[in-house]
Amino acid sequence: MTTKIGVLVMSYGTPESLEGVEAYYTHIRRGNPPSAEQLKELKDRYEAIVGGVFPLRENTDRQVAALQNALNSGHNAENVEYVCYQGLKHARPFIEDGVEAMLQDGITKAVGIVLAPHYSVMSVGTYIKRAQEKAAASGIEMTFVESYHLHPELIDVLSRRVAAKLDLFEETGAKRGEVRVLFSAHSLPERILAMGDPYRDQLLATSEAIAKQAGVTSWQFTWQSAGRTAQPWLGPDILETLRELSEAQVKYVLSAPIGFVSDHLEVLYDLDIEAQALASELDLRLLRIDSLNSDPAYMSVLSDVVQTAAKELKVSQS
Ligand code: FEC
Repeated sequence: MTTKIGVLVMSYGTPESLEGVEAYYTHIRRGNPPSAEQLKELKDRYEAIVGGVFPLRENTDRQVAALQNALNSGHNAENVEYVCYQGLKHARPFIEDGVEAMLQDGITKAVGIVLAPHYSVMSVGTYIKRAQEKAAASGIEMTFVESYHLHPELIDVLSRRVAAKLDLFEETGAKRGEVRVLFSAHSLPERILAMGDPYRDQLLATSEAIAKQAGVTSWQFTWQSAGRTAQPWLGPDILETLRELSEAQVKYVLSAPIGFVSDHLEVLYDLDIEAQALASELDLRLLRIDSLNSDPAYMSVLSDVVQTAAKELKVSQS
């Protein structure tokens, strides 16, 4: 007998069109509509990235499909069929819609995972809370993957991406040791530190593990994409860090946004347009590692941690 296990694959979400940006931004701001100026600024950023499309939507769709394949392939398929459902934080299908779809399909046991490797109570924690509440109300038993920031295959694939770009620097005249590797992730309000949140330490642990495996000696961690609110956000921001590096006579920088797994606004605009423009102004050569998107190695990481979490569900495999 085959048992079906639902997998709620959660991601940030992105608008479906420029007309949808206002509703999306309002959702991010917990129901407070943005000012006309804030809305224009966000729309301008979306318009500036590849062809005005919303790459996160396609990337998430592909990741969800690829994960379902990975979970059900080869020896993984023994008496268990995994069915993946998408649940987005700020766009349709919302997290609650994903759980509802599982309920409609008669799923009674499920695993939840977020397409972000590092845990913060303000990021992954809020996805899990929403999914858990809806699952409890729907009578679905759910277990969650909280983080996978040190999974050996994740460290391996990211180290290979760092090494590939360091090779590219070398081919074009820079010595490996002259390149500063800048690991980065989405900033969060500083108050998470006083709450004992593991986010920063997990990001530093991932950075350190990649640097070790890729043989990188010159690296540091910096934040990016801080929200536009009055409260203090974790810093320094990548733009400030680039200025400091320029003053310190560094000429070559490799950006490694390890907190993100897809090409989307925060990578394609904040790094590839905004940080790149500053780098040119400062006469720095800035490259970025390729995003994981649906790389089979990343799918293998997700598949492994989902299957491990599924063991907690005590599924009968007779
Ligand atoms: O491509 C896209 O359409 C979506 C790109 C996108 C990703 C993303 C990931 C994270 N965020 C995190 C935290 C916050 C906090 C606030 C916040 C605000 C925004 C805004 C946009 C946006 N975020 Fe985001 N985030 C993405 C996009 N984010 C747009 C609103 C305009 C702005 O501030 O730039 C502040 C909310 C508030 O006002 O209270 C906090 C974290 C992540 C990484 C983990 C994850 O993926 O969940 C943390 C992708």
